[in-house]
Amino acid sequence: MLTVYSDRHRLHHGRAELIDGEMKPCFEMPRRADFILARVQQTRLGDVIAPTPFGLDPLHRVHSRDYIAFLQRAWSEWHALGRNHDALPLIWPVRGMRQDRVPQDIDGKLGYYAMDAGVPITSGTWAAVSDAADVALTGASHVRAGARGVFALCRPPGHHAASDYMGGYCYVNNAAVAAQSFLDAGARRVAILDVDYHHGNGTQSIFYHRDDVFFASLHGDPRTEYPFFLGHDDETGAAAGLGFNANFPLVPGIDWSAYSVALDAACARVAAYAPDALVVSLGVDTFEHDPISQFKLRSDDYLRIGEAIGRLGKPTLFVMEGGYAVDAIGINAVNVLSGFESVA
Ligand code: OKP
Ligand code: ZN
Repeated sequence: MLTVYSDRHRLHHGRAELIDGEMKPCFEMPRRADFILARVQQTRLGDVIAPTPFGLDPLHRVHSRDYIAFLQRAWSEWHALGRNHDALPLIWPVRGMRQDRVPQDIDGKLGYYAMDAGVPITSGTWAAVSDAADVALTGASHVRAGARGVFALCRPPGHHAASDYMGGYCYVNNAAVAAQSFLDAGARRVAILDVDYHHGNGTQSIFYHRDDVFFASLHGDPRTEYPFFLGHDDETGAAAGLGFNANFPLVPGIDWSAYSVALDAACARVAAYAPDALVVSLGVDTFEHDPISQFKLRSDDYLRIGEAIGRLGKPTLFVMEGGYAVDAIGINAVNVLSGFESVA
């Protein structure tokens, strides 16, 4: 399987995140992608290529222009004030406050364009984020050219980012950008299967009113798990998109026996949609030793996830999302890809 990867992910390295009331080193760190790449090479999964630049147009297809402009300029606006630590939001327009006036001050803008504080912006964040989108777009172009499966080794992840906000380590929604690129190249229907531990709220919201992208997500139940405010099973789409969104919220502590039942149900929904292409938001933070998650999947279970996806028989783009047990992240992610290839 072809892997697309850019070294420039390392330009994004947040210093700290607020967790349990303390500033701690970011779980979303460069070593994550380094370990996945090392495993790709160690297992001889296939060639590794650099992305080609696609520019801003594909980003503007799923994100607002003002949001993308904000991402590009945020660090320089922050740094111009003499601030050298990571830019972080600290105020949000909640119920009853104005959403129709974008503040001029960078502190106001950061809150306006963020859902939480888990999105440090550094001097290199935009370079890494735009390269991650190019990684996904390059992967999609190879799927269009006939590859059965391609691995877009994106970092930072993207599935919490919506059309005009960042959140949960995510800035640009790489999976959504890739899915839209399939449609723009002539696909009629694209399915996105999100197996990250956290609900892909950004992806869901981008496509919620549309019937040309079907979104299915397995994740920790938002009643007790981040992102808390989206991801329930009664979110089935709206307007033209009604019936084209499927959430499978799962209780903490489940292992393969319960997870596989939901995975089979989600895959059946994907098959029924009969997509021309499949995008997999590949998070491996469902792992038993993940430091921020509550499922109990084991490394071998990821082979089974890949086999289930492979049995769908669709041209498939895997887009890397979460996974924070860094020592095992390469084994787990590449197991999914190997499982997929084993049912070719
Ligand atoms: C990004 B992705 C845990 C706090 C969680 C944000 C998690 C973002 C996950 N106590 N903070 O979906 O892997
Ligand atoms: Zn996650």
